[in-house]
Amino acid sequence: MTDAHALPVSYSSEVAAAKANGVPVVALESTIITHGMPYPGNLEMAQSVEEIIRSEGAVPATIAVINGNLHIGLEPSELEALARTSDAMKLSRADLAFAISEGRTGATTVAATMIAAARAGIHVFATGGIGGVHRKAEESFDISADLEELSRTPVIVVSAGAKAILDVPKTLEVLETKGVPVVTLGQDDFPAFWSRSSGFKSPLRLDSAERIAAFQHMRESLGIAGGMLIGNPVPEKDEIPAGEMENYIRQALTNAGEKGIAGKAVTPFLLSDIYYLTEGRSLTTNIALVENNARLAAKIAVALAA
Ligand code: PSU
Ligand code: MN
Repeated sequence: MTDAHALPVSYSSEVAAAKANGVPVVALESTIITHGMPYPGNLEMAQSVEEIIRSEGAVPATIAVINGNLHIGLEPSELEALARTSDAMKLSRADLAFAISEGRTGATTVAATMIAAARAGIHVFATGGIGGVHRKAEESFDISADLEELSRTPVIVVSAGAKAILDVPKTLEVLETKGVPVVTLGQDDFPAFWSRSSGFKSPLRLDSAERIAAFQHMRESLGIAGGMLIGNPVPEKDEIPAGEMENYIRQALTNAGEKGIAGKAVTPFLLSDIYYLTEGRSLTTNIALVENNARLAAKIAVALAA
């Protein structure tokens, strides 16, 4: 065994102050910025989401690796530079440490953001959609590392559900197998990202941030480790109904198959193809739902701290 090496980690000034003063912090991922949306919409989204978290009485910590440093919270200039970067790595559990040991720049997925958040003592994290079991996973074996991470790392992940580019029932099945609670806010159906309903029932339902915090406290009292997934339906005025999305999704999946897209390139390819197919409308919905998730995540962080 070699000696343990110190982790090069930098806290933003805002996050350092929040930690010192016991102000609740909400983690944010960065893959959504570098691989999920085009510039400048990605930067506008990232800034507005941070602002929403502040307006709810919490502090945002956008997480990324910049030149081998693990950043817990980005200064405004760092956030802007990341949003303009075109060659950042997409980092999950497998390669987060690699980017740090090799001095690289990379954006964190849900899995990698959870690892960094937990290490920094942050309990709540807002994103858009999680990775999951892809359609035809029985052939491709493509199941996101996000699911395994949810089972082991104690962070509450607030999402707008799972994109219909995934196989939603298989994704819910794997989460159940791994003992990950899936809670939908305010409705019985699990949401499908751009659409409020996936057509599949959510395993659990709660109607407020306070009840979600109470549930998490009870899990801790029982000594149950691991994360929790919250499904927060996109606001009605911003949704694209599931029937309409299905056509675009099928087309994007066909295009990915013809181009032989595989591995970690699959999700970014589908997201950008759907952006073109919907003539940018998917992006407007995507931004609205991340903002909605940031607001709920901040409320949960405040309720957990109360
Ligand atoms: N789903 C989305 N938007 C995203 C992602 C997923 O709707 O930006 C990103 C997230 O960072 C997620 C990652 O953790 O893709 C999952 O990638 P993979 O399927 O390769 O694990
Ligand atoms: Mn994958």
